[in-house]
Amino acid sequence: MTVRVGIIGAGVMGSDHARILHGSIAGATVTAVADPAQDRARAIARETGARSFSTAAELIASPFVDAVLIASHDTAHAEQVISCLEHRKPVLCEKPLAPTLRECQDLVDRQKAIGRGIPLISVGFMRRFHPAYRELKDRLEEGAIGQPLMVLSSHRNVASYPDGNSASTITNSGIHEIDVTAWLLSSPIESVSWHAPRSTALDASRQDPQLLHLRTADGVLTTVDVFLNAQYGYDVRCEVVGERGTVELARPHLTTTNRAHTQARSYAADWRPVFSDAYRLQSQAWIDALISGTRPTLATAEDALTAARVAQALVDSMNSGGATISIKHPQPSAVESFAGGEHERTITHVR
Ligand code: ISE
Repeated sequence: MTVRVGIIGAGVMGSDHARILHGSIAGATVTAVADPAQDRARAIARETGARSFSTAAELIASPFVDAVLIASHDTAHAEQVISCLEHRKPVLCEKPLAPTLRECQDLVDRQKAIGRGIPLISVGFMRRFHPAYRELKDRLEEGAIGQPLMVLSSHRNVASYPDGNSASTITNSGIHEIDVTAWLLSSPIESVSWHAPRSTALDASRQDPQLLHLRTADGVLTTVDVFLNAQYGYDVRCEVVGERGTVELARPHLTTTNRAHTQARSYAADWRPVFSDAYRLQSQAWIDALISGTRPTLATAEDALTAARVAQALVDSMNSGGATISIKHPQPSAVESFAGGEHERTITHVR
């Protein structure tokens, strides 16, 4: 059985997903790529043996596409996910599911309205599949460091992406930390505050860096610095400090060079090499679930809505001088109303 995947967006992430699905994922074939920049779409379509489209609508409607992976601009996600729901096609949408809370809520509601069964929407919070984060979570669950007390995290990019502002630092980059922190600690984020040191002169469009404080229901306090123009390399850190020790992500350097009386380790320029295993394992899990007709183990639309609620609270804190903002999550029964649905096949056109 082969799942024919159409990819929306032929930029950095869309091309990366296309190559991973084409070269490393059992049971998947890339049959279509869409991007308004036709040259980009054609280039990656040629590389993967797919056809190219200039619009997402054509790709989603194509009879040669069983499932859709969305890697377009964040602001285009909601409309494209709605179209996938209307065509009853499973969709893996890059994070964030949508940049606003209102859109995420709307997508969750629309998916629910389709009925019970296996949800169509999965969301690309790929860190949940990163072997190092998984091992860190296992250590915490084994009790290796006793009760966790605080988490110290960093999220540093070489340079910010274009068209952003201070809020999109949270909704596009900080959102990973929001999702992974609650997932690691198995505890929802209940209050947040946002803080700003002096800003780098390298980016006039946003406050950079930003310091996020996230307090989970278990009382653990997480601080994350998100610094998009850190210049020196792509650097993600996470150390959980517990009552009896700490556990942290090891730095993902592949080599150490010793020369001229100096030891040097290199940084990746962006997240793709650092999280390559995570992207591959996430895509394989998605395709395996589509083929077996089981519920995908990826982050759900409800997880993305929860993250969006926290992101919105951080933006509210930013707009109110760093005030502590409490977050009200709906009762679990409402969040999990999809659970318990009968296992129903989601793919109708599997070759
Ligand atoms: C980017 O969109 C990603 O998803 C990366 O994982 C993240 O580190 C980066 O900050 C985002 O811009």
